[in-house]
Amino acid sequence: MKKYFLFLAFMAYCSITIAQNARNTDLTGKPPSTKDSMVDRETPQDAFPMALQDSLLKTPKWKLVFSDEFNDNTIDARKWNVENTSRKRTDLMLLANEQQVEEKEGNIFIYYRKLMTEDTTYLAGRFNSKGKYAPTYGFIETRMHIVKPNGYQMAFWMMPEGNGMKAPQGVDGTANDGCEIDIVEGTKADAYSLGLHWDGYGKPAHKSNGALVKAPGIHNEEYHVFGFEWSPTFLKFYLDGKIVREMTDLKLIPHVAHFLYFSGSCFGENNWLDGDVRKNEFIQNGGIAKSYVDYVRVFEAASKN
Ligand SMILES: [Ca+2]
Ligand SMILES: [Ca+2]
Repeated sequence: MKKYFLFLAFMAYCSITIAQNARNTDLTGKPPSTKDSMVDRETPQDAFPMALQDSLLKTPKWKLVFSDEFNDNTIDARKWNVENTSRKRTDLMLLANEQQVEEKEGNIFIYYRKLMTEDTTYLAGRFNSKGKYAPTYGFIETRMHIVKPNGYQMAFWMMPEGNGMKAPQGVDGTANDGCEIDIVEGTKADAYSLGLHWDGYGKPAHKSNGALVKAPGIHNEEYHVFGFEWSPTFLKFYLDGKIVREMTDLKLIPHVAHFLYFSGSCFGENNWLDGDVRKNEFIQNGGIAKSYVDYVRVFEAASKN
């Protein structure tokens, strides 16, 4: 009889263990995304920053801590805020709303269009991770298609969660307390802008350091990979795995949390971006322009340099 009970107990233990194992995988064989994990289960397990694929530093230095592959046709509200905002520019009104951001076909799309009932109102999608995810240091990488600038543009950037870009709190002569980090701002047909802005946006405190990266034909291919390596002692910007800008001035290194920002914008008359959306025939005739993001991934240094 005792043996029989032991056998029953053993069988009960086995069935619990099997059930637990079953919960650790599902029909796709992939591990579940736990409630706390910010890593997308669609991200390949061997994902690694493109720039460091062949580097001796590859392992064990970097660990994937956040990703979104944008593959499930649903915008992940745990990670992203889709903006409902309006901006008054000198010569037009720019609106962002939920209709201008859509996840489908393995990407998240940002749409640009004219509000056809209004002559001076344009729409462009924007979304960000403010209050949801904001790394300090790491390797941030995105693969995306940026719209060819023609009075509109696409940007991938970061902003401080705290007061680093507010005056007077953030005005300390450095970017250490937070700054606008522009990883890519699509501004020209064969080039794009990157760089930092710090100490707020007001004169005379505002400062910036950036570059116009020559990238002939950047809009001819569908996707490009933009990377940003952020360490306590340097910043490196990458295009398709190759370094395009490095900053080592310690005044320029932020040391606080920054959230991720994907944004579309429209501009009228301006002196920094190709075109004027008011003269863009495609948009004026009801066309919808698009940028789209295949993935974004953030890796953390196993030892923070
Ligand atoms: Ca500052
Ligand atoms: Ca994707």
